[in-house]
Amino acid sequence: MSPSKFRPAVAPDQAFLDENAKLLRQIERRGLFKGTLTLGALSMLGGCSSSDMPALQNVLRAISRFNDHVQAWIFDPTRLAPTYPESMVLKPPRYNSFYPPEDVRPLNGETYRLELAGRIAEKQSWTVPQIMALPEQEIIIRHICVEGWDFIGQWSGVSLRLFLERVGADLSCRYVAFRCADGYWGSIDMASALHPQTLLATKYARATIADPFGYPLRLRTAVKLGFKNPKWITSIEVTNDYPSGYWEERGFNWFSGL
Ligand SMILES: Nc1nc2c(c(=O)[nH]1)N[C@H]1C(S)=C(S)[C@@H](COP(=O)(O)O)O[C@H]1N2
Ligand SMILES: [Mo]
Repeated sequence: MSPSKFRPAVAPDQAFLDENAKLLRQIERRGLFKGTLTLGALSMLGGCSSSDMPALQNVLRAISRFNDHVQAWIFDPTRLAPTYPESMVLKPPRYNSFYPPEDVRPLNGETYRLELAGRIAEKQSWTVPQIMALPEQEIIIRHICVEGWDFIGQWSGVSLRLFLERVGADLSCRYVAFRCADGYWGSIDMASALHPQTLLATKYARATIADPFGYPLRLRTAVKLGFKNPKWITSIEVTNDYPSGYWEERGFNWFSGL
């Protein structure tokens, strides 16, 4: 390598931090990361390498877009996120997971069971037909992934609040935790779980949700970033013990929402 091409590892990092100081400050203020914001944490958030500056900038822009997006309604007394006309719905939705779409292992709807655990009175498991028979709510909301993209999606399913009430969950608990068929896991605070725009989604654009997007059951909430919306949910637990999550263990802020 010629000397002119050689740059010590820290140089681009510092340049990047200087160049994006405003975005970084904004993100730090909203507490999207625990501890000090590092390029390592940012790159893990966005699934890119910490030397890939354009990719990192995308991550920053996505987080910033989420901040701007929520800023508009954060002071609204009803605290409902913006919703959109059906004409804006992306079909099919955009895929993301911690592995490529070819590696998605579809679940069998006939043998599928949703298990319940923790502070829930009625812990019988649920079959797909039982879940589909629950009252349905539809939301058309924006999904924002920290990788730097977003889309408008049309999701329907039972309100998580209604479901938790139905199974006798202790709504004074702090957390609702989810386990997924692909080994992914995550959790949200009870206030977000009870938010009127938080669903256990079974449908996208009024049709049964397709395999890559979480068939038969996934979370869709308007009050969290994309990674807080587990797909292929196999168990729901209500607990006071901090449950963390797949990305939280890799440096993401647990709250990542409003
Ligand atoms: N089970 C599971 N759920 C998951 C993920 C995952 O890898 N596995 N990825 C998360 C991330 S980072 C995003 S952005 C959304 C993507 O959902 P989509 O494929 O419907 O766009 O799913 C979230 N839920
Ligand atoms: Mo994501």
